[in-house]
Amino acid sequence: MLNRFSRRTFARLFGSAALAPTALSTFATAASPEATSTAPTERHFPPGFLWGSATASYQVEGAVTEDGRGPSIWDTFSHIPGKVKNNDTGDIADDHYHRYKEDVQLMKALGLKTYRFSVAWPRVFPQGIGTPNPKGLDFYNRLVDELLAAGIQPYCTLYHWDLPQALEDKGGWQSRDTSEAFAAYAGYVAGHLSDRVKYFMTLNEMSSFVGGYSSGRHAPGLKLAPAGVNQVRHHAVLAHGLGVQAIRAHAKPGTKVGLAENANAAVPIIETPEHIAAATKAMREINAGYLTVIMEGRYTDAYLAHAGADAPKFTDADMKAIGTPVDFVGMNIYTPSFIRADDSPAGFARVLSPESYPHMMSPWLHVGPEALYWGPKLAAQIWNIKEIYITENGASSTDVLTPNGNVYDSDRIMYLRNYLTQLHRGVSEGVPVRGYFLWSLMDNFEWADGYAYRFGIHYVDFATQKRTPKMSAHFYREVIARNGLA
Ligand code: PNW
Repeated sequence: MLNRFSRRTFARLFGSAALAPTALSTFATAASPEATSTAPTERHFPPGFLWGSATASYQVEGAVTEDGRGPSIWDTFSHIPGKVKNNDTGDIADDHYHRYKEDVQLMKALGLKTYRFSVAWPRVFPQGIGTPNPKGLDFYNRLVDELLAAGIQPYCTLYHWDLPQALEDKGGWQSRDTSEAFAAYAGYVAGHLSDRVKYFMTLNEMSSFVGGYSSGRHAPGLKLAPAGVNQVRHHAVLAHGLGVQAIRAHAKPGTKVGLAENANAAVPIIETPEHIAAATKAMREINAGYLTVIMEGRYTDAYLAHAGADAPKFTDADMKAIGTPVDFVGMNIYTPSFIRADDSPAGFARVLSPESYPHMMSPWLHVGPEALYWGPKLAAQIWNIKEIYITENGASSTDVLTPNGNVYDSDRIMYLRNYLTQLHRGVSEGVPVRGYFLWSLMDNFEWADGYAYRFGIHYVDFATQKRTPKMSAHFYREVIARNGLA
């Protein structure tokens, strides 16, 4: 027997005539004489599961001097020779600023239910604070309207690393003023977009942009001592908390606020009770500076003990702001952090991967689909989270556009299928993941790796700006149409 849900899906895919008893029995007989079950074999996601894709302003927009946009730290950084592979910059990127209508059509053709974009702070406040630039906000008004007209729900990230250079000149994330400035900007944008945008994320991947002040691999390219880095990290989580409050103060009722963090996904090395318990402990501690402090409103004892004299300086009011409850949690999950039980006081240890561990084109992108099961499952359990989104997941690959106009990115498809299988495992057990945003809609400026590494499911020829769906786009379209995996 087909259940109600699968009947509906079946009818959508094959037309309701196919549901007539004769059609079904003919189908079963033709497929296999022994087969008596006519239930589709697909693994479905719950009805209404939000299938999406994601991009970020500096990685796709281009038009960096247009309509009054101020410079960001990534404009400055990418123009310093040697900072980005091949000295690539985001000056043009995908020219999405001019081609957003075409790009929304790509989304529509995929059947996307939702799209996650980010607002470029220096478009809206060219100096970071002060007088807003109406033309900057206008672009996002047009984009949101275009998405809604295509039946695609917009999810808006307020900070995806393009800090106004004017603020960096005054200390950037080393200064508490930047946290306050972020809140003012976030409240302003939410006040203007929340009549149409229902979901806002404050900051994208704090741990990644804080790296711009420690490893120097990202903008602004600083290498501070530990005390300085810890203070930058504190200002990032504080900006998040103050941002949540400012968005709530300015947005329309019913607006939901969260974040998009690349939480380390603890994965038990073997699925036995002792290793699962160790992974649960690890999930809190290895995310102590970000997700844990946001969800709990305090730094863990182990975090402060480890920082010692270099611990961040903070007030009780800071901690209260940081712990402001969120409506949902976005998790960017690409790689696993394997954990085993051990006898140390912490009760867990990381299992380091050998050189031979499989990775995608980006060397850091270790393939571990289990991360998409254990990451959200442990987070939901530890912090009692009711609404989770996978705000990013995807893969870089050695994409080649063949003369017949195809990109056979079978490795990306295998990556996606395996990760989605693990996501399905969690969702079917009741892990509250409500949606999934594939990174990325199209190839784009991959930060310090420039255009050398491609993450898109659409191939972009950066000389002509032509977009071509890769095989992975066809795969994803099918997943969305079936709301499940074959
Ligand atoms: C994320 N790591 O960055 C960002 O949010 C995107 O802007 C980016 O394009 C995408 O993932 C792909 O890199 C990450 O080293 C950068 O583990 C580095 C790591 C993870 C995510």
